Amino acid sequence: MSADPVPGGGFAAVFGGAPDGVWYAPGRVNLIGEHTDYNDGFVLPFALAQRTTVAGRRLDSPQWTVHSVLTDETVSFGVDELAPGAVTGWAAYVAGVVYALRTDGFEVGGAELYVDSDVPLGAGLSSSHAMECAVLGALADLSAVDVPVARRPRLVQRAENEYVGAPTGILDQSASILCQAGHALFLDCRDMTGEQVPFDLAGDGLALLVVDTRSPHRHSDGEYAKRRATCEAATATLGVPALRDIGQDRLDDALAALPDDVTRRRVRHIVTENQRVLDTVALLRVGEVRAIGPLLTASHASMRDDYEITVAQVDIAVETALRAGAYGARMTGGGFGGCVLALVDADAVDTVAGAIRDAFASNGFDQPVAFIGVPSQGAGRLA
Ligand code: GAF
Repeated sequence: MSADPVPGGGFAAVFGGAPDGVWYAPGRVNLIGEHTDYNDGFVLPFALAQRTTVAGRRLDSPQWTVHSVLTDETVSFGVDELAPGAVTGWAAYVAGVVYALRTDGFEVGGAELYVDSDVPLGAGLSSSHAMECAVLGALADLSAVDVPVARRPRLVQRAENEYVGAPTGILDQSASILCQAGHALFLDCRDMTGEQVPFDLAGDGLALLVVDTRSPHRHSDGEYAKRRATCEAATATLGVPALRDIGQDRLDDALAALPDDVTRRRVRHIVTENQRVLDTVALLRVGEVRAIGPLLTASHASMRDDYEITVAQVDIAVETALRAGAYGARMTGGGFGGCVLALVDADAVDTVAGAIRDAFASNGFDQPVAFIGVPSQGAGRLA
């Protein structure tokens, strides 16, 4: 959790003097559309109020010094360390952003950066993307380099894919940069066109409960890469540009052409999940928020049974939320642990959260941490 009551307030103690500015980028919750992004499909995230802040000061030499409040560490790197793999650990995400900007022709200069965050770590809420997106905003402004907003998600993706070496898609950084308060972002990950879909829960007497199940992300990196590889192989077998090009109407034919049961189930998840995103958006456009509940729950079942990315804690949290009266519930994010979201009446938040706590206690799981997810504003400058 953030140490500074004033964002960037600890800058002086580390670097001396005042920062030139303070930037932020939020974590995200994906309402629906999981693992569809790298299949050119549809996603529907919203930005959280929890965010990473970066207080920054420009340096005249090409040197970057970054202090993380969360780890209480300061890391420095120069131009020679901008080769992928040279900086490791949390600072790799910062070096990766500098690398992506400079190799794309955005000549950002050196900086001192003071990074703080209240995005829960390791909970599948995109804490690393929040840091990357905030750092990108800071570096661009500090160097007065115009980095168009529309290009920023791909730059952050390059930082992740090429520098950090994580084979992630475009969902998280797009959410952190492009989301607007009171809305979910309906994003077509093929052409990056987006629609801000009104998602005013409080106005409807609803709340989106987010439950960090605090379950370990065991094998998550290797399993994520395996899911991607299976999708790519299926794409080649089916002779389509991407699994997004298989609509529900062609699903049976596609499944019949695939070689094994695991591949069929992976493809069925992607195809049905894309349709669930479209159905969810159609309901939200006409203000039928409660009606999206069954789509959320169906998404969870598909992730559990077909994509096989859930763990006991998230399955039990979802089942318990539904039994306690949630309209719908599902795991959100890459999987193998992390957070569950539950759409509930605002006055049922405590009941549902309490039921999940009880279920975790009786199963001998670590206690979960629950909070209300408020659709908030994407990345920007604070000061
Ligand atoms: C992770 C990845 F970073 C995203 O790109 C996306 O694939 C997500 O898992 C699953 O929807 O958050």
